[in-house]
Amino acid sequence: MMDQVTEATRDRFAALKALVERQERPGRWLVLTHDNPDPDAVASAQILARVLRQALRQKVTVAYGGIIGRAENQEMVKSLRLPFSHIRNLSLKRYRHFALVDTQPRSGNNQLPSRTIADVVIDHHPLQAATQGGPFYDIRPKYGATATLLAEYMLAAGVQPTHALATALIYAIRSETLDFAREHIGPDKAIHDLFFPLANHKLLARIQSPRLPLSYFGNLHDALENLESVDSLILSHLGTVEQPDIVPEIADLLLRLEGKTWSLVTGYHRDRLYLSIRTTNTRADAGSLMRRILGRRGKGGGHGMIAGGWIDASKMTVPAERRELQRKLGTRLARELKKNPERLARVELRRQEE
Ligand SMILES: [Mn+2]
Repeated sequence: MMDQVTEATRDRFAALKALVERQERPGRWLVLTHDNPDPDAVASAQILARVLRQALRQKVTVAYGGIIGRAENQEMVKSLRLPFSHIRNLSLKRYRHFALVDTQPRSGNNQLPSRTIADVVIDHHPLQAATQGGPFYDIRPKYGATATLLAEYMLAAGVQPTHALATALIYAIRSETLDFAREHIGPDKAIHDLFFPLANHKLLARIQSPRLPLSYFGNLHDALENLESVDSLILSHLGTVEQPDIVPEIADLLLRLEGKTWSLVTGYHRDRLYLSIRTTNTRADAGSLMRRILGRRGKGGGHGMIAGGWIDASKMTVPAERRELQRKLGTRLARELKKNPERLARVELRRQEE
């Protein structure tokens, strides 16, 4: 199994081991994912925790902020019995060391306090300036999933995965790469194939097609009623959603509409407007497009073909004002894609009766 580990990972694991071993004041670790964790974040955090515990003899808690939104992700945590605490139930004073996975310091999508230095950051999003101030980081945008990178650490550490972890890893890689359709898959396929025999296939199937709450169908209904399009761009603005992950989920779905190569979905949850951009264009840079659209009002980023972000809407209480913000963002994206925003028009799902 060791030959699946790249030299880079072997070196980085040795550096991580050295960092842990030279700790002057050992203490508990808190491994944090990004808020509203997706399968890649969940699997990455669980694998890092196992490496820290098994290979480096550390005490570790794994936590997240926001909510575990998608039914698939809830099923993943539940049926694989993954220990995963909400940060609001923890006292940060109890932790001496902090690790971030699938996210980076000050990216606006995790609960690491802004003055706390992360001891360890492992991610596949583009390197952020704040990350470089920490003692250990491993940022590899060539990886389709952060969990793939963590699986390499596990191999380098000589730690065996549990069946639950192998199952989590397989689901993370598949969902993050859309079954290898999205992004350059890099080493993801090799790790997927190596760990696939160890996964629990019955649980994997259950995670992939979970029961769905009625609210899911309600949001989907709203999205389909509010479709707008210009050329190859399709978009939809949702009102208030029960959980923010429905926004990227619908953006993925809309991208499957024939003739469309870009999708944008927005929706309000609590004090924020969430946005997701998707494209089928393999040479696109959706992440920087997202940052241009958000300007200084929001936070966001992504990879080549997917991007997410949010804007603080706590001061926007009037519904008309909230809708106007959504409309503006749609216009801005159309313009960035060199499409005439004045030609953005409603999409009717049924042909008009004669
Ligand atoms: Mn990821």
